[in-house]
Amino acid sequence: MSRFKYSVGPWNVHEGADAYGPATRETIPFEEKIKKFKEIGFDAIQFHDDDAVPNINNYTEEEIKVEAKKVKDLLDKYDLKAEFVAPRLWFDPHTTDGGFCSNSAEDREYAMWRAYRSIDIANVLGCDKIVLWLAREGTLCYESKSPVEATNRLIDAINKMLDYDKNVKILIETKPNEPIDRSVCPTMGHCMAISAATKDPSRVGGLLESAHAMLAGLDPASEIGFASAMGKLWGVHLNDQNGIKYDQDKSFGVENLRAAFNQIKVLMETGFGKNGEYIGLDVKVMRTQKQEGSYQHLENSLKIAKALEAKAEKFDYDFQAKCVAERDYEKLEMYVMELLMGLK
Ligand code: XLS
Ligand code: MG
Repeated sequence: MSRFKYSVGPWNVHEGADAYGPATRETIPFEEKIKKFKEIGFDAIQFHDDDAVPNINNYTEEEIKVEAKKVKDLLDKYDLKAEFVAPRLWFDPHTTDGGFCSNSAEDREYAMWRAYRSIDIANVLGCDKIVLWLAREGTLCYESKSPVEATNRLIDAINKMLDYDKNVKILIETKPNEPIDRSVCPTMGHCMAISAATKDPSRVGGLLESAHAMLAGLDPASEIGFASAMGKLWGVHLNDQNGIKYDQDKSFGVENLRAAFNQIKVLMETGFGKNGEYIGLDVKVMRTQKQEGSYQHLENSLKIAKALEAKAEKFDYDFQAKCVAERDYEKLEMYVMELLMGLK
């Protein structure tokens, strides 16, 4: 029995299109996806605003709540919770130059409209977390935006969300680049600084995605540990990544098992989940998979996460303390390798 509860987003089962090729699989309807998520063992669903209310621009504020209620009923039907809602500020023409930090005042206003609607949807779905994956907040051309102004605009936008709803919590999902080049909030350190600069730091924290940390050349377990030390790790997106290149969203642990082990280990050591947090998996099935393999990456990631939890349970802290006392880190490292290879 896992100590953690797990969550997943509908975008994690997708059609296989990438920047250089068309779809390779059929679209699976939302209800079919969540039914399957439940069967696989997930407890909660992560949403973009328009995952919950497709074509969101076509509805009034009241109509959006009515549409969201239909999704809430579906979640109830399958005994699933909503973990968070994230405004998707990257597909709409108004977000071509970014959302909260766009150079266009009209487009910044549109971004706020999406942020407020995300909060409304979260309220209907029964969750209090808003995730900001700041896809296009940054620059493609350095001279096009002032980093000072962009940072202040982001802080202002978060302040407005905090004002709009007194219970909502804002989680910044940090990422250093892609699709933008120079991101406004690339790491957990930046996230903590932004949090501290808002009007209510107690309601602004972080969501750490493994692949995003690796894209910044950082170790995900250390990013998790840092945010936890600040009391601000309120979400994770576990996945994997082969080096510093495009965002791969690979199944958890398939590239670097030791790094994956250390992420699970630090989550266990810090009591992640005690306040109702979920371990989110943000993994994508390979483009080459056939339709019937659409969920395999999720099953594999869950299996690997749970197996690593069992390994972390076995971790011999007395032996570790002995190695530390002797300053014999070679011995400690080999112990970890033997544990992971099943030799312990
Ligand atoms: C993309 C992000 C995205 C968020 C949700 O890199 O990980 O999937 O998790 O907006
Ligand atoms: Mg993510």
